[in-house]
Amino acid sequence: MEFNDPALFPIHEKVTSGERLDFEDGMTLYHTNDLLGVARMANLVREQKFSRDTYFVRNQHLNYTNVCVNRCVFCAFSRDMGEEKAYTFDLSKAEQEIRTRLHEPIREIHMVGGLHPSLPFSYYLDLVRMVKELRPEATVKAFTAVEIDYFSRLTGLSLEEVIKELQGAGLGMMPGGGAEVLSERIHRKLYPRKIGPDRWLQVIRVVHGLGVPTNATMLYGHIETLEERVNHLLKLRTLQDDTGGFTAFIPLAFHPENTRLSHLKPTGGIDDLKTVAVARLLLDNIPHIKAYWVMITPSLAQVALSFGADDLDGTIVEEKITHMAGARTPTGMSMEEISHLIRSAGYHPVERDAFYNPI
Ligand code: V47
Ligand code: SF4
Repeated sequence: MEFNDPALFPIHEKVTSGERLDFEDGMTLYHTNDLLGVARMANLVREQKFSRDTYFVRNQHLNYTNVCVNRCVFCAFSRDMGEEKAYTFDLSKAEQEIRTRLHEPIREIHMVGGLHPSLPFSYYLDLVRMVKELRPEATVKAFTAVEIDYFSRLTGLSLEEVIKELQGAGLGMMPGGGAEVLSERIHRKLYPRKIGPDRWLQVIRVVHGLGVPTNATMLYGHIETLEERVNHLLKLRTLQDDTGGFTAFIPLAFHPENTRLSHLKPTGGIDDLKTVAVARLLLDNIPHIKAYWVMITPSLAQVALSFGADDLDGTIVEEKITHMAGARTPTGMSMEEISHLIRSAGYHPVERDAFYNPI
């Protein structure tokens, strides 16, 4: 393989011989200007694993409340209780949202919300039961390590007990949010009231131990350093060596509008593509890398398929968290639009369920 930057040769050696990349390799990949060299290596790994298959799921997002006691600095979605635009769905409103799309063969319901100060744990169990009853064929992918920790403090139950109750109600897997950047510095500065890096990893370890798969994310493009990004990815990789419970990794491009960091510039295409490729190359033990079109636009997500991504998330229909932070992307896409996006990039669309079984 030809490279403009000779620093990539030893990394290519490792990639082709299946040797694990280390911290320094991650930094080299981020620092190089040979973007296409990085892409070729990431694509090599992607094609070894999935050939030209590209996954997507018919899914629905349900954000049952934006009331949150954490009020992270980067969040445009959350509100205080009673504040203008604060909302909380009662069970019948949540049911109505699910019922409006019952005619579509949706396979995954992605359900997350703020940490509400007064909703009881029974509310969340009822939510999961309601969705599972209306949509037995769909996987309820709900809550993050942040909520699991909160439910445990709310109820006095152990993490294990909380997770088992949720499993009993029908929880099938968990999304990857709440990891932000696994760094104490970023925790203190941007999300001091939310659980920090060590607790996030500890909760996920318990979740995986009980057989609930999860995803993992990284919120990048704010005040974090490249060292902090690479360390974040390596922390995920180390946990995955132990548990094998991560299904997909999703880089989340920070959207500054309407946040307390609105003076920052949004991420650009180069950083977005590089982050997908670096994730593919460093995370040798997490099967899927998702290009989340909501955050990086459908056009760039299409290009990301040649930078190591093998999944485009799904149809979604009503996304709130990124759109409240200024995203101009559509809030949903039809199955035909996603398939077209994949085909016209030269890839083969594969509709999947939440566990990546082809439909
Ligand atoms: O944890 C908050 C992030 C996450 C902003 O697992 C922001 O399949 C950008 O985790 N700009 C929630 N991001 C979303 C999430 C997710 C999304 C899609 C798929 C999956 C999956 C998971 O959104 C939060 C936080 O890191 N976030 N504010 C913002 N202004
Ligand atoms: Fe709450 Fe999540 Fe927003 Fe933080 S990112 S304020 S935890 S809703």
